[in-house]
Amino acid sequence: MSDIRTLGEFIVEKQTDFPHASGELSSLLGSIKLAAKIVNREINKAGLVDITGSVGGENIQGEDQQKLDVYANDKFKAALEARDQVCGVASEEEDEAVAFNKELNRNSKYVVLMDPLDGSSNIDVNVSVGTIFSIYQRVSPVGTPPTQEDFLQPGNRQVAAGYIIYGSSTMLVYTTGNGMHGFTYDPSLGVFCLSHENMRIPEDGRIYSINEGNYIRFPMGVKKYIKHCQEDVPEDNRPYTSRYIGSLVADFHRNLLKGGIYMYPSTATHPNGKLRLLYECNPMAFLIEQAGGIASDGKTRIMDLKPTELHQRVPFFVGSTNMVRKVEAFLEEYPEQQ
Ligand code: AHM
Ligand code: MG
Repeated sequence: MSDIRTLGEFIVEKQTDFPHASGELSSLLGSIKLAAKIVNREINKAGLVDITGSVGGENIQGEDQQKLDVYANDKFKAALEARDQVCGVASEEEDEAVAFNKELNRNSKYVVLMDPLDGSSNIDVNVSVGTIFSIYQRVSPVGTPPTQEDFLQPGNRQVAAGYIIYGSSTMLVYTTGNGMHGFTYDPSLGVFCLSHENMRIPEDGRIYSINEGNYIRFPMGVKKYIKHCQEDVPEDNRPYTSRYIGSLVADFHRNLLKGGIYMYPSTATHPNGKLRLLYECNPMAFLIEQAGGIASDGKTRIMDLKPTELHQRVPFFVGSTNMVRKVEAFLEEYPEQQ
């Protein structure tokens, strides 16, 4: 019992480890923790909604049923606004960045970018989904509404990032730039308990994760890399194993623990891939680097890309260092688009 460290305790304990320590970031992470618990509760009863709700789309309390990604967006936004540490958020669910108008919010120095419910197509089939978040200090003056520049900062300026995985258990994983730490939710106590301190990804892995259905549309370098993964070379642990859930957070989490690579490359029909730089790739890139891995667009470090648009997409290769380097080498050797 005395060994249990809760997320709240851990954040306070580590507060002095990062240069921005003032208690505000701790409080901000506390809002994320709270929203995560609320969303977790809702996700866990996803299958029950149709049973307990009435036919007209209302639940048993007479409230409109909302899609879970809209629900998650509302809960995270509300939690972030309530504690006054954030002046605005950008979200996959919002066309434009949202400025919080209360004076206390305007006087705060952080912006949050998030994908409130990533992989939401997996909810209907009871497969893991996640929330991804990224936190920056604003560049516009405190006391004014946040500007576009606050949200379009490169990933290397993140002060914190993390994800929540709603899986066979629910976990919150985060970094403030001093390692990556994971906390497992104990629903009986209602707290996240430290379960994975200083997570590290193996330098080499043998899991590759990609939507192979798009193979024909991949760049030649990616096709060659996939074939490399499938070659029979026992002394190099090949063939590798293929695992793809279709939930970035879940695929990332598994590969982090076991060693592997997740790829969402450009395709002939989607030249920038599918994943969004600001609230999917950058936070995952910050986390993986803290765990000893790397994240790349095939050429450039993800966190060094200069964003130009809120919902900008980017090819994404993330995971064990040697695996990401290998696919980069193939992309350089075979620059053909198909
Ligand atoms: P979403 O934000 O609309 O849920 O899309 C992101 C998701 C990722 O979680 C996942 O890795 C990917 O899309 C799967 O895409 P695909 O079905 O094209 O393989
Ligand atoms: Mg998403």
